[in-house]
Amino acid sequence: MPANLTADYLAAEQAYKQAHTHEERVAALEQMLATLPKHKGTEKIHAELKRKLSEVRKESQKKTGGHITPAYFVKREGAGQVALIGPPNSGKSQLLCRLTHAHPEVADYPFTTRMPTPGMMLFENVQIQLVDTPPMSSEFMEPWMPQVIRAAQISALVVDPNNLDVLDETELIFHTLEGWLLPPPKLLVGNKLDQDGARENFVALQSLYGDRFRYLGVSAATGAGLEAFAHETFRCLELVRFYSKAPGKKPDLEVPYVLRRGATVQDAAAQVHRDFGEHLKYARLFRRSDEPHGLMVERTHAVEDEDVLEFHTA
Ligand SMILES: Nc1nc2c(ncn2[C@@H]2O[C@H](COP(=O)(O)OP(=O)(O)OP(=O)(O)O)[C@@H](O)[C@H]2O)c(=O)[nH]1
Ligand SMILES: [Mg+2]
Repeated sequence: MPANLTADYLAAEQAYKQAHTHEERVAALEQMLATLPKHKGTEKIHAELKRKLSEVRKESQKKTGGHITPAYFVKREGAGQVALIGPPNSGKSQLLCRLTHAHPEVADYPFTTRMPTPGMMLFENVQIQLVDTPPMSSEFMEPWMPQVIRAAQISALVVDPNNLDVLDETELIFHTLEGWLLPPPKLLVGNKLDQDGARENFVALQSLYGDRFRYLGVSAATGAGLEAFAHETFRCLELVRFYSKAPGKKPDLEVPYVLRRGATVQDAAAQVHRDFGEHLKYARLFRRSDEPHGLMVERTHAVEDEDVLEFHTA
């Protein structure tokens, strides 16, 4: 693997590994081709990508549905999609700005954001998609908010603990989600902790809600707590990363495959290659710890984060 693959290329490769539909695969492969550095060392990869692309294009032409997607719909990319929800002015857009390359409008008045805006956040080597959303308040809520929240795997509620109405705002959002039969947010984010008293107010909020959520104090303005935010969202998504390796070769540790926690070696094999999925006999497990290397594991073995797997077929 040449060392000079760009971050854009690696992001596209991750999107490819995570793709669920033919269209997603085509889009990711096109992106990989567009971002692949062009020199002698990448000729093979280039040819391989072109071959895959024409294969997937053929597949996708076989079964195109032809339905219209609404404008608020955000196509999933990366390992997981997280909706940033919250009351007006809590700093959702500022958070997206700091954590991704997206440029949503940030302003000191409420109801700035009118449409969902996606951005890709990097946690270690995992791309997580954040979706900034319009505010939820008693004054107004976009009628399609439930669809946007439902489309994401989880939501993170962003509040400003110094706002005098923070409790009413938070309660309103919980009740609204309940009414829509949506799961509560996994993560409660106290933003603007750079402001005087915000930390204390956030602690008070935490003691009120107890262990209903995971909590994270951040400042989207200064960047404090944002690394922890990325880690915490990865945990809340309940994902495991794995890498595949060929016998006698080193694994490619740059771009992981990602599965739901609880997935098995059989699921992992199927994700890497259809042949592995269909003919898997066993796998050898390598970990980056001091456990014995190359341990034989059965198909039903649960994959753990950062496993390296070598698939053996019958
Ligand atoms: N002091 C401080 N101000 C912040 C922080 N994050 C955001 N702000 C400010 O808060 C205001 C609102 O930020 P936005 O990101 O637009 O808030 P929002 O939640 O997207 O607002 P809506 O789109 O209206 O829902 C802006 O003036 C930001 O500069 C922070 O961490 N600290
Ligand atoms: Mg906004």
